[in-house]
Amino acid sequence: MLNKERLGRVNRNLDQIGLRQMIITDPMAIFYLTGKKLYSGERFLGFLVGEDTEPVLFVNALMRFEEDLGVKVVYYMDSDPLTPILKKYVRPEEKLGVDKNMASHFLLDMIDDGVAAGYANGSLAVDRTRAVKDETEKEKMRRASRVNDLAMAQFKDLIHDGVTETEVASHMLDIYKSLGATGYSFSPIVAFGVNAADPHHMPDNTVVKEGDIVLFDVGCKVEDYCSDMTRTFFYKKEPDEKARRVYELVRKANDEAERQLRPGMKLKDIDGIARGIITEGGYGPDFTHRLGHFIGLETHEFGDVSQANENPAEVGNIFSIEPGIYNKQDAGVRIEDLVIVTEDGCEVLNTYPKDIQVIGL
Ligand SMILES: [Mn+2]
Repeated sequence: MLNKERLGRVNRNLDQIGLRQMIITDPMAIFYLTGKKLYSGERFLGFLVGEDTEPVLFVNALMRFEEDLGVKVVYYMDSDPLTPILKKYVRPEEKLGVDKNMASHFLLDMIDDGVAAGYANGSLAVDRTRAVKDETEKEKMRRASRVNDLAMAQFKDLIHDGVTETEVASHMLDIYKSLGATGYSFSPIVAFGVNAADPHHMPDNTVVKEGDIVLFDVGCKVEDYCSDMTRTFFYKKEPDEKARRVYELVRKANDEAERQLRPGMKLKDIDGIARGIITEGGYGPDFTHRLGHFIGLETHEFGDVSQANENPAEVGNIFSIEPGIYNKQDAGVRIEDLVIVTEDGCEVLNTYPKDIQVIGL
């Protein structure tokens, strides 16, 4: 069903960037607004929106559906040329916002056939809307992270002598499903030993050994919303002095960023809190990525917590806080939580403990 509140926000955000009409083609954005999952493949799927614009959904007849979404649906056949159909609804004297993900051949046809007076990337309006989660979304994000917390407790118990990263990963989907998730939000990272010093290591046939670091960066989907959390454990042995120091630095960077975060703060300054701690500890060059990314229906959404982002954190933003140190000699450690920005700080969605934990004992 059309979510009028979300559409209203998209239209207001469009207006702010000087657009009164836009065709959204990203299927996830269309799902966000209409509650309907439509997979268009190479065919055109579009949702015309804007202030003073009657919303119209353009769908290939192949994907015909019965339910009433509360919006006008225009079906077309594979044999129908697209632009004459769009011309019936798009105001030709006005500029048209187009989706950053729209295939360029559709846009080129629109330009050739004079569908609108001009074209501009309108996706910022949708992205800004999606970056501020409403209460329904927050609740689903909480549930997804709760499942992730429960799953982490089971994942660490999969580690035993002789097991490989791939074997551990092969059990994860079943665990998620048994806890009520529908699937992964991204392919899980399981990294033993020095592999933890590669931030995007993919599970391979590495066998765990005593004294190894065991890093899990994992997430699932619950009611279409994504979770994402990282914890780093030590297998059968307390970390040595260097690894302990690396761990405590990352832990402090994570804790302090979450503790000091306030709405209105520039996102780059939140990154700066964590980066400052790691840099002061002497590992600045080993923190090789941004502090976090926005998340919701997709694991990586528009918006990030990086040194380059001048935008302020807004109440309702949900993003990750995931500092890491990747040092092949000393240790590879990342600790990641998701947070919701609130009026007076943030709500941390992950409750799985962050103290140094020796597993496999
Ligand atoms: Mn993440």
